Amino acid sequence: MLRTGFHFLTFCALFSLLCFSLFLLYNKTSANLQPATNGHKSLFMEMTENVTKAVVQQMESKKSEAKPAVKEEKKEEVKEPEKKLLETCSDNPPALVGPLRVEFDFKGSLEDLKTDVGVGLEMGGRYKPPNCVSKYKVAIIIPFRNRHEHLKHWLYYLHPILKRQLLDYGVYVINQAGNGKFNRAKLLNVGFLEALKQYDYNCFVFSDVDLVPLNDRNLYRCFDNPRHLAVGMDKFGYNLPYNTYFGGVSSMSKTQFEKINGCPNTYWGWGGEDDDLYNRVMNRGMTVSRPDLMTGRYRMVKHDRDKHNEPNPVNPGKLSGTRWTMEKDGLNSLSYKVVEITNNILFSNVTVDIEAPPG
Ligand SMILES: [Mn+2]
Repeated sequence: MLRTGFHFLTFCALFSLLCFSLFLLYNKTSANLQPATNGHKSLFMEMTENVTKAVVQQMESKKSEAKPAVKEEKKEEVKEPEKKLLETCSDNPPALVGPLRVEFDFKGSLEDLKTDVGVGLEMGGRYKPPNCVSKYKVAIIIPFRNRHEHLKHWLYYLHPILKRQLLDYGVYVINQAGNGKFNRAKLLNVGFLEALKQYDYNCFVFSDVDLVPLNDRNLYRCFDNPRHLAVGMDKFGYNLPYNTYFGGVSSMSKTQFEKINGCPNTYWGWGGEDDDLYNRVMNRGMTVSRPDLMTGRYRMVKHDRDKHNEPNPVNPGKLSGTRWTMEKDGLNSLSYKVVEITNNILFSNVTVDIEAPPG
């Protein structure tokens, strides 16, 4: 009985000592805002600190009900300033290697890929650099239908590159439901809106599923003007097919994309939608930025033309009217229905009904 009483008294004494030390420490923190402290004072502070440490250690060695809460609070106090100390990621990420070998020889399954390149990713193919804060919150939008083999190659090569580029990114595969005519540009609009529902993205990279860059210095981020990334595709002899080409892979900031009312929704089937996009950019007084021809090299997975995506003879004729059509055809006229969203570690799959005419 006497023993228990004694223990209780010791505990009370230690606890009040702790409170007192915390009070002193608090005063010290406020005092630190003033310039120099003299030697005596800092010695005293050191002593109080040591006493506090000793008390905390003693208390931790004893069992106590109130302790876990105190402990947790302390943890948070330490963690927050650490986060704030993370610097902005460099615009020239140090881990980039330049030219890459791309062979499209990955033969494994999607499950194999998850273990190969899923390291450090979060569900939905999300990634944030662990040691710095990226200025670029990038949603990669991939218009898609029945190209699972190509998607595997894309994921296999792109995830490591995007990580090295120190981007805060997520991968969105926008999968057109049904067998109607394909509409790449409308899927890009859907991707833009659906990604923004998930995260506060400020930059969008629109990429075909079969295009892999041959140089990791081709940055998948946004610039002062809309950017065309796929300037030197192998199928065009590593050159632009024509000067105003804007197809394959491009990037636009959220503001730039909104400025042009997004993509047209009315280009069904193959062709023209990328030229319309180029016209939109020009009509809003912007230019197109590009990497040089060596940095902008790409390899495309070889493939036959897709079913339900025949060249549409109507499309080229529409291009002369972009200046007028862009006001009413775009983000402000977009209508679609999300059929299903499924996330895995490598990407977010958004299956969508875009009201396609029969293909
Ligand atoms: Mn292709």
